[in-house]
Amino acid sequence: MQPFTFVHAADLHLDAVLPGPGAKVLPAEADGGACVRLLREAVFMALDRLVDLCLREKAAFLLLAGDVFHRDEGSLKACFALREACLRLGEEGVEVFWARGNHDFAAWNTEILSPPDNLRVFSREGEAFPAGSRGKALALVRGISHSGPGERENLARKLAAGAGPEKLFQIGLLHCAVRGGSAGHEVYAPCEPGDFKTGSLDYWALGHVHAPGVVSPAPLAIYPGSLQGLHINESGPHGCYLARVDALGRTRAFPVPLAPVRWENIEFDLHALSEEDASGRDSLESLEKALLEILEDMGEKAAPALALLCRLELRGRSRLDSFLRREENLDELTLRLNLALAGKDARPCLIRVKDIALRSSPDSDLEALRRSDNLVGETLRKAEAFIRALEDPEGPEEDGMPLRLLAELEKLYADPRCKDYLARPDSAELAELARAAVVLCLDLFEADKC
Ligand SMILES: [Mn+2]
Repeated sequence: MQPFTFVHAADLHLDAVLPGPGAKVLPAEADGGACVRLLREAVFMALDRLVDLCLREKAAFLLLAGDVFHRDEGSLKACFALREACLRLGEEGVEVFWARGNHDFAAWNTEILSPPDNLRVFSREGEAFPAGSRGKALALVRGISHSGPGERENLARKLAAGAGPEKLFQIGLLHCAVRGGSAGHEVYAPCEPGDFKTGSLDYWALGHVHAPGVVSPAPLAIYPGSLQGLHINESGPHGCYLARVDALGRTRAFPVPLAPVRWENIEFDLHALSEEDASGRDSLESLEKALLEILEDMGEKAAPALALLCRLELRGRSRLDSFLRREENLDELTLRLNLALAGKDARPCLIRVKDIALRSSPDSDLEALRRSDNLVGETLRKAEAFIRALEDPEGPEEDGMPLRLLAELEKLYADPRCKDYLARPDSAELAELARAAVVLCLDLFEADKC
């Protein structure tokens, strides 16, 4: 077998707009609109970088495992961008294989825009195309496309069933939700990890799950993740997988970061500020300074990203808590950080704060409050029992109050007058709400004392 290299990408979501910081915390004049421009162009820049990688690594072919477009057929801009990318690859004889997913199930309208010769789009029935280099077949790509926006069939099993033994290296290309490996994603084209072992495929090129990762080690089944993370919850490096097949058909595959915009969640403990400060007190100046240092440090390591967008999660007990809880103060702090960061944009990577999530609590002596035999102590104990019951339903039985409260809430969400307007929060969201309510409650009790 002749050794070869191929590139596997998925979930390009061409046309997706990345939601950045609001104008209140990053006005366009702060950086001449540089950040907004990058967010708008990121998915297209990622595609250019993908093509560059294929050419640089002399890849024999490029696999696209669905959700190439964000919307059914793709906009004119998305169609032309994909066409240009294929044409660039075609000049070097690199073929492109595209199995459609739930977002791009319609592909583009080929009657309006002619498809490039080197692009193979898989049908809804599935088929196999030889893939190679300079007329020599190196692999057989078996792919299948979704038939609509809500594919229910196990397409992996269907592909595996059609794959007999072959001399050529065999690849399965599809967009699917693997059980156990696709939490938080809609279940389209569901399949089991065991499905990959049936049939005689050597590599499963998957798409759908936006976090990159290996689903099965033998045979290799991989989600390359979204080529460009689409929002703050798609943090860390994003890109594609580069796979090298040796003369014995053994495959080594590794992730290659390509996304021009990188998202990161940064946790910061406010309590640490007062411990580090010589005066033993935390202050806004020391908070601002500490956050800027962390952000700049992360920016240094964000290559090849051109922009780093962060959510700052402030935790811990702090006397700054009640001040930061006022929305206009939090916005002002975010704005100040962004202005300071924009002032240093000569760096290779723009750094911006998308938002600040406040998970801190007031600097009151919670332990003493909890023990106190008054309304505050009672409230705190009940609220914490409720949070414990939410976070650990199997935990020790409380006095029945948490369950009664949940039953009351259930009535609210089930009420036909509310159902259409109120989304039912899950346990984690309810616990977060309850925590915020505790802090608010303590603040109000505190204010009442004065
Ligand atoms: Mn997707």
